[in-house]
Amino acid sequence: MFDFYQVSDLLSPEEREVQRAARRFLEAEALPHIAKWWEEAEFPTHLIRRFGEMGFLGPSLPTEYGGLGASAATYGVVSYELERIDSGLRSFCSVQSSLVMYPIWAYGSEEQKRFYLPKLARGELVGCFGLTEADGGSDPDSNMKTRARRDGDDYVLSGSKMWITNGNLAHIAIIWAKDEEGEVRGFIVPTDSKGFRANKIHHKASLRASVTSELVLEEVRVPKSALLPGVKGLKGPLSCLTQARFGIAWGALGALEAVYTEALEFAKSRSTFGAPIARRQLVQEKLVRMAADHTKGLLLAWRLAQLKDQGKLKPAQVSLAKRDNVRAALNGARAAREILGGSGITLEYHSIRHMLNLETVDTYEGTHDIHTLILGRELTGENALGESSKPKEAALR
Ligand code: TGC
Ligand code: FAD
Repeated sequence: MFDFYQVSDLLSPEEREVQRAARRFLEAEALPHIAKWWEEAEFPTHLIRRFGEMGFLGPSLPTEYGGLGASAATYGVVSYELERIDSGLRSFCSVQSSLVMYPIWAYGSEEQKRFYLPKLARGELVGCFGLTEADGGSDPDSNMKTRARRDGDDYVLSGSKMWITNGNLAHIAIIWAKDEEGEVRGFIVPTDSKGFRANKIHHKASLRASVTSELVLEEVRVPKSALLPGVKGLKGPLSCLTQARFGIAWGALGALEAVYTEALEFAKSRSTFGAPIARRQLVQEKLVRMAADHTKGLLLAWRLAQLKDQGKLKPAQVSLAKRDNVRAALNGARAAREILGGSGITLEYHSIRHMLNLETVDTYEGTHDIHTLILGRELTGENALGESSKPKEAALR
């Protein structure tokens, strides 16, 4: 890994080995084909079981449920390596690990855990996470129209979800819906249930090597055993987002490494006015900014992993790292594209693909501006999100 401050020395030998193995595997199996998959808007489904074999799916979960019992940094370096190839690959694994396996592990019954987690870890089952609805994903509470009505021993779910990663690949969907008391509850919904439909979203100009869908639930009947019994309220889905945002904070740096190294190599080999463009101050300034942002972001991500393993992680700390690392990667990808000149607009190089992907990454899992407002609320105790959002105690006054 590009590692200006030797952060690798802070990783354990096991974490370094996982990263090396992930890089070898992805360079052999994904890198040579990724531009074609992206151009053809194809997700490489043949890799799902391989991801399972490599331990990319739910690595932090205990071994008894199919995980590796691995550290937070292990999940971090796996996310880094996946996103160094493409944000769509990291997205697949983020959703499976943090948004499907995590809620089942944290809030599921013992029976749900034993039934689903090992199959999800092996990639035999694929899951998706339905929180966002069409009217405004930043405010999932006020905008949640999906309802769960109790009917005897069943629940009946009605509503729709928008922008759902893996929607058309999934065997199960974690659906967040409001019950008759207005509480947000989570359900494990088999996607072959009567009344469940996934409509693939086409014509995306970003995250093309990833499946994104609308989910429609028309009176979908599930037994009460499909309810995640361990959580009520918005903190259920938001706590899953904390896990996924942690992975994104690492993953974005993988994309930043990819565009930085591509731009550096190009700058050394491209000559204008009698010398390589790498000798020009304007080009060097862009490369230095990328390297500095990567270095600071990696220190942030590493410290976050420590806090996570120690059980001290605060959601606002994850917001800061997701916000800043993703925006740094997006800015770096734009700068790399610029250094590549005209070549930078083709898929023969990776920078524009990363740049377009990172527009999504900057938006999903809480937009850049929403994380600014989460942090603003944490720092000042004043809530600038809006009237329906609660005030928060100031953390750092
Ligand atoms: P708020 O009052 O702040 O919180 C409600 C309850 O939740 C708790 N909480 C959290 N718990 C754990 N982790 C977090 N990150 C948490 N944030 C809040 C909070 O303590 C409270 O608990 P309690 O016990 O007091 O009830 O609620 P709010 O309505 O004011 O929320 C505001 C805000 C902005 C924080 C929240 O709505 C938000 O995060 N919005 C952004 C939504 C978002 O990120 N959506 C992502 C959808 S999934 C996705 O994009 C997947 S892409 C995956 C891929 O392809 O990689
Ligand atoms: P909106 O919430 O409507 O926001 C529009 C704009 O208004 C943004 O710029 C936002 O920052 C700004 N804004 C909103 N509120 C405020 C405010 N209070 N103050 C200032 N500015 C504000 N969701 C899932 O549940 N599961 C998934 O698997 C999933 N995968 C996704 C995959 C892709 C490719 C994409 C694009 C999205 C995915 N999402 C998923 C949804 C994603 O989380 C939402 O797009 C995101 O949360 C933003 O919601 P929105 O698009 O409705 O924008």
